[in-house]
Amino acid sequence: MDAAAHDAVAMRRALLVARRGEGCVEPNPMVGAVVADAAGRLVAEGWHERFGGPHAEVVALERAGVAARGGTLYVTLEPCCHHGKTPPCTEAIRSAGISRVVVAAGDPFPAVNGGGISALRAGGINVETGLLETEALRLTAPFRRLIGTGRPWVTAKWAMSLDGRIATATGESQWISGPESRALVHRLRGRVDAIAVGIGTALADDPLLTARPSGARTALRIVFDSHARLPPAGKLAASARETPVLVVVGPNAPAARRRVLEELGCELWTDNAPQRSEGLQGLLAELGRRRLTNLLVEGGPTLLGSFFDARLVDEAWIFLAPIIIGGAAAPAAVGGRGIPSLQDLHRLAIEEISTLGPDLLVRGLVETRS
Ligand code: AOF
Ligand code: ZN
Repeated sequence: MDAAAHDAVAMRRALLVARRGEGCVEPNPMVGAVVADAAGRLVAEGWHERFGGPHAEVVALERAGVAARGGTLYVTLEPCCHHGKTPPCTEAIRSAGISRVVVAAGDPFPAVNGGGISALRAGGINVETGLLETEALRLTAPFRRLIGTGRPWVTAKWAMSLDGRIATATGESQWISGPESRALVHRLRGRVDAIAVGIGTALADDPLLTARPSGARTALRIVFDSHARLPPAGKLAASARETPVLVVVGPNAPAARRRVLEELGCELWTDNAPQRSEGLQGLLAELGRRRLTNLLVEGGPTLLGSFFDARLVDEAWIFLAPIIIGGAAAPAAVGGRGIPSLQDLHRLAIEEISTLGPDLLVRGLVETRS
């Protein structure tokens, strides 16, 4: 194997182990690191395991011990050079005696932002950047969205029939997708910071919106409910003291109904924006201020339509059940205004197509032209 191929193998490994921190490290990025000794043998690996815990490089270097002297460190993110919750990784790298650092992508965090690479170079370490950069940028896309825009990464999820319906014309919707798909949704719920539904879905399905079994984190449950119609005896409101619920109401929501929900432990957030898209942006900015990195939008069609109309969806998970429902009155997955012309379409850059029991999962990044 030539040197470049060897470097790529090590960085692929670092990218792979980084993923193990998913759901545990946010709002920090997932980061992975691999150490090769002076002879090029891969001797240790590490990843950022949890928010507030040691950084990937430090974990890998500690595991490598003296084998790191004169060796190479492969890391998926530019090493930090600031005192955060832990001391700077650049210092740990220097004191471990590493002579070469290969970095996949820069760290946009203001306290780092190129400073880590210059600090290493100033210390006489040979630094190379950009190996598997596309993969590393994708790995940290939600972190970058939050740092760059102050908004969380938005993942839309829905299950539908082959003819694009999420329910029958009479409103029956349980279940479109199979148990394997639903189990995956629970795993997804267990690693995001917030899960949103519209009031239509809350009334029709009375969902609990928790991850079962529970995951790495407990998501804030958000209901878009302009008129504060969320039933006090429903599962969401009734469990608000155990698992937080945020109800997004409009300025005309009746005070009495707001009060009942507040007394049950729901937090109310008033959206005063005249336009739906402004309201969504305002809420996303609020979630960003709370350092929430990943928002999962579960439906129904009205809420999904609003998010697509506002061009705020970053990623989509579409569960396709091998069934056909038909019926002109059977609801489609994405409502809202839709696009006025095919020139404005949303396109899915597909990252995965897999089978889950009887269903297909189509997952990818939403590319929007405007
Ligand atoms: C690294 N290696 O493994 C990670 C880095 O103070 P903290 O621990 O919360 O970290 C804050 C910042 O450090 C975070 O926003 C990001 O810029 C960087 N994360 N850096 O060298 C790592 N997780
Ligand atoms: Zn660090």
